[in-house]
Amino acid sequence: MASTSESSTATQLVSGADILVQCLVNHGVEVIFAYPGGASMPLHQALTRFADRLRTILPRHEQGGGFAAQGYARSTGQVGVCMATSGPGATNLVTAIADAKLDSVPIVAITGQVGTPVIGSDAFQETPIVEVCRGITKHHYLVTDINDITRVMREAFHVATTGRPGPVLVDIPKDVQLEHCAPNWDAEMDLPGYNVSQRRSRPAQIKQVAAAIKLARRPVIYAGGGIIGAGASEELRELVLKTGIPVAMTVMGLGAFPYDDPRCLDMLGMHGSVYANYAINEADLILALGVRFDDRVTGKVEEFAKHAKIVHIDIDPSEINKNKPAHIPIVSDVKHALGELNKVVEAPEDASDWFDQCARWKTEEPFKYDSAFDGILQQHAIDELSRLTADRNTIITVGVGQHQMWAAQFYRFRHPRTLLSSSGLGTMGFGLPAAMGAQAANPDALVVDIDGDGSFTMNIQELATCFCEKLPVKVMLLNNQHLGMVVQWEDRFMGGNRAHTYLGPIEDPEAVGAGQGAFAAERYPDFAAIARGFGCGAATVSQKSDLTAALEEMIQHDGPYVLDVEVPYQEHVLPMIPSGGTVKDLIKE
Ligand SMILES: Cc1ncc(C[n+]2csc(CCOP(=O)(O)OP(=O)(O)O)c2C)c(N)n1
Ligand SMILES: [Mg+2]
Repeated sequence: MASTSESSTATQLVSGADILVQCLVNHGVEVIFAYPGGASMPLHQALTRFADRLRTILPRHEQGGGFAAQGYARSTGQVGVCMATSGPGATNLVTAIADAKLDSVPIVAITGQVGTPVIGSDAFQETPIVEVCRGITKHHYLVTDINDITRVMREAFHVATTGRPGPVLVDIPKDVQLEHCAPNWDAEMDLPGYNVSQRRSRPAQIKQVAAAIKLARRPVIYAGGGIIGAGASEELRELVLKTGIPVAMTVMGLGAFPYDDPRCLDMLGMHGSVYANYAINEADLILALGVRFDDRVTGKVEEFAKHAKIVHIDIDPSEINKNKPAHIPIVSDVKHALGELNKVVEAPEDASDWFDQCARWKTEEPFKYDSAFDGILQQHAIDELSRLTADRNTIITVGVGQHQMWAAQFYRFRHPRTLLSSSGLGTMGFGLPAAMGAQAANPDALVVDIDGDGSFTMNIQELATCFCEKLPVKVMLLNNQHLGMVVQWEDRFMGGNRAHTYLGPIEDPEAVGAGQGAFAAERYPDFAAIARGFGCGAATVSQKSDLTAALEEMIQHDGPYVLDVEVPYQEHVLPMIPSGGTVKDLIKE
C-alpha cells in the first residue's frame, strides 16, 4: 500500500527543469537557441523530452544563440528564447542582452546557475549574472525556490512583451532544476507597479495633435522602431494617406513605411538622406512616433528640428523629454494613439508648397554612387541584391559598419520586420546569427545577411549551425579587407592615419595606410574556403560583370551560402553629418 501511494504522489511531482520547459511550451515557444554546460544539463535533458513541441537549436557560441533569439523576435514580434550554462556561458550572452535592451527586442534569456548552497562562494563556473545584467535587462530573476518557476516564467513573458519590449533574464540554479514539486500551472503574476496597460493616449491629447497638424505649414513624421514594435505600420500609412505628411525613418524604423511611396523621405540622421535631414531642419511640426531622439539621429540635439513644435508619442514615459523637450508629450501605445488620431485627423490647410519642396529635395539630391566605377561598389551590390529579391519574401540582416549604412540607404524596404539591424548598441557580429534566428522563424523566407568582413568574422562559427540545422541563410559579404567605418573616420578626422583597421597580415602596406589603388592587394582570409569547410556553398566575385550571376547563384543555392564580394576600401558612406554636428555640417562629397 505504502509503495503504491508513494509512486502515485511521485507521478504528480515534476522537476524544476521540466516545469521550466513546460512553461516555454505553454507560452507558445517553438524554438530555443541553447548551448549546454554543467549547470544547465538538467534543462537540456528536459528539452529532449519536449522535442516534438519545441525545437532546440545548438548555436556554436552563446552570443550567436542570443542574437539568433533576437533574429527570431525581430522578424516575428514573438519572444525569442535563448539559454546558456552558468559562468562563461552566461557572460557570453551579455552582449546580446544589452543589444536587445537598446533596441527594445523581447527576448527571454535563461541561464543555469551553480547550486544555491554554493552561490556567492566563487564556485566553479559561478558568475553573479543577475548582478552583471542588472542595468541591461528590462527585468531579471534568480529563482531560488522551485515553487516560483511558473510565476516567474509567466512574469518574464509578460514583462518582455508588454509596454516597451525588452530582455528578461531568468537565472536558475542547478539544484532548483533537479528538485521536484507539484507545480501550480496557474500561478498568478505578482508585479506591483507594472501597469503598462494604462498607457493610452487621452482624447484631449489626440485633439491637440489633430489641431497642430491642421495648422502646420511644414510638418514631418519622424518614425522609429516603436512603430514596428507596436505593429502600427498600417496606422502610419493611413495617417499619411489622410494628411500627405512626408515620413523620415530611423534605421530601426525602416520598413515601417514603403520606400516607393512618394511621401517616403527614407532614413534621417548621420547617414540619412539629404532630403530627410533638410525636411527635419525646416519643419514647423515634427510627429515623433516610437522614437528616442538618439544622438545618431539628432546630431547636436539643441539644433535638431529647432523650428518645430514637437509631438512625441512613446509607450515609455522615460523617453519623453529625455533628450528633447516635447510640446505635446503623449505616453501611449503608438498603435492606439495613431488609430484614434486617424479617426479625427484632417490634412494641413496650408502645406502644399512644403510637400512640393520635400518632393523637389528628394529628386534633386538622391542617395548616389559612382555607377561607372570599374569594380563592384558596395552600394551597387546592395542595389543589385535589392533588384533581384524585390518580388520575394526577403529578410535582410546586417553587421555593423559601412555595409550596414549602405544597406539602410540602398536596399529598398517595403514591409516592417524585413531589416534586422543592431542599431542602438551597434554590435559587430550580429548579422549571421540574427539571420539564422530569422530563418528558423521564417522557413519560407529568403534571409540574406549583408555583412562586412570584420563583423562576419566575429560570429563566423554560426555557419556550422546554419549547415547542421538546415538553415539556408545567405551571406553577401562586402569584403573590403578593412574595418571600413573606422577607416572612414580615420580618413575624415584623423588625417588618414591607419590604427589597426586593416584585417590582413601586419606586414602588408595597407596596415600602415600605404596601400596602392582602391583594393587591398592581398586577399585574407579565404572566406570561400572557410565557408566550404563548414559545409556551405561559396564563391568569390570581383568583376562587376559577374555580380548578377553570382547573386542569382547564391539566391538559388539549396542551403547556406557565402558570396565573398571583393569591394574597395576607400569608399565613404555619404552623406554624413559628423557626430554632434548639424545639417550645416552635412558632408556630401
Ligand atoms: C563588437 C564591436 N566592436 C567594435 C565596434 C566598432 N566598429 C564599428 S564599425 C567597425 C568596422 C566594421 O568593419 P566591417 O564589419 O568589416 O564593416 P565595414 O565598415 O568594413 O563595412 C568597428 C570596428 C563595434 N561596433 N562592435
Ligand atoms: Mg570591412
